[in-house]
Amino acid sequence: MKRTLILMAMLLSLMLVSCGGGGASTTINVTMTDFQFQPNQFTVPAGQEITFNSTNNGAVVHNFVIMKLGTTAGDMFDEDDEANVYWEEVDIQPGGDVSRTFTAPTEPGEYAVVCITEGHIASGMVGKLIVVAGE
Ligand SMILES: [Cu+2]
Repeated sequence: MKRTLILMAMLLSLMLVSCGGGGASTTINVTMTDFQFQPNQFTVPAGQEITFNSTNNGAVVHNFVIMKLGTTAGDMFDEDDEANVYWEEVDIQPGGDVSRTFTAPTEPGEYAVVCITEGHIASGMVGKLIVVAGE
């Protein structure tokens, strides 16, 4: 009986360890189409270096812009929104791919991700970066 309990406790702790990251990853792989991010939700650990890999399978230029916590770009990204950008990836040309690194925000929360090519937010090219406290 005692043996079974110990075994169960061990199994439980193993399960907790494997779920410990809460699905956070230091790599973002995103495919862009006209007009979506796939996937459109990313969970990363706070303050860590993130590897960002993107491929544009669409026919027009896309980009990947992370807004500061608590801000959005509204229906259209304009000059007023530039001060609220946390990280702006360069344009990704149709058929192109881009790899970069950036440091995840240190403050946990949900950050808006948008494609700032004109009209793309309105077309639904938005996503979410979920920052979770590390370790
Ligand atoms: Cu776009």
